[in-house]
Amino acid sequence: MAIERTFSIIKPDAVAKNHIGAIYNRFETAGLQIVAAKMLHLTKEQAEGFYAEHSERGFFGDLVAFMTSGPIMVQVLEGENAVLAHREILGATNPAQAAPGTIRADFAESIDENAAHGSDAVESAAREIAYFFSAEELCPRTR
Ligand code: IDP
Repeated sequence: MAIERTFSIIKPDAVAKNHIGAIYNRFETAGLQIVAAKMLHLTKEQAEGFYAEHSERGFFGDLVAFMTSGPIMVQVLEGENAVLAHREILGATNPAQAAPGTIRADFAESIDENAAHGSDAVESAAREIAYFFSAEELCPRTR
């Protein structure tokens, strides 16, 4: 088992509905430690940059509008196989297809507003963490 870091966003819909604590509880129950966290209200430029790989997709404009519609929480999660462990508790992109008991099944309304983000690979996690956090902001456990 490898100790990994992954990147998480609690998106504007879930923050607006006061689900931050409930979602943090899912992370900790799954054995993932929150080693960095902050609240942000993304600019259009920040959201476009974060989702640049989707810039040619038809939903890109709606995605950027949604991600800038209110504050978000961004987190770095650390633990054994953290990337996959986080994706498993997150559930499928479309909450209608997300397994029962997953974050998206329980807190998301639609594929457009799907409550949370999780990195899909160790490489993308490193890029996404660096997009929002400096090395000094990461606080791995010392006890
Ligand atoms: P992921 O968030 O599960 O990794 P991605 O395919 O990377 O899924 O898509 C990024 C985000 O773009 C999704 O979380 C969702 O908010 C949005 N998205 C993806 N596909 C669609 C779609 O077909 N319609 C509307 N929004 C979409």
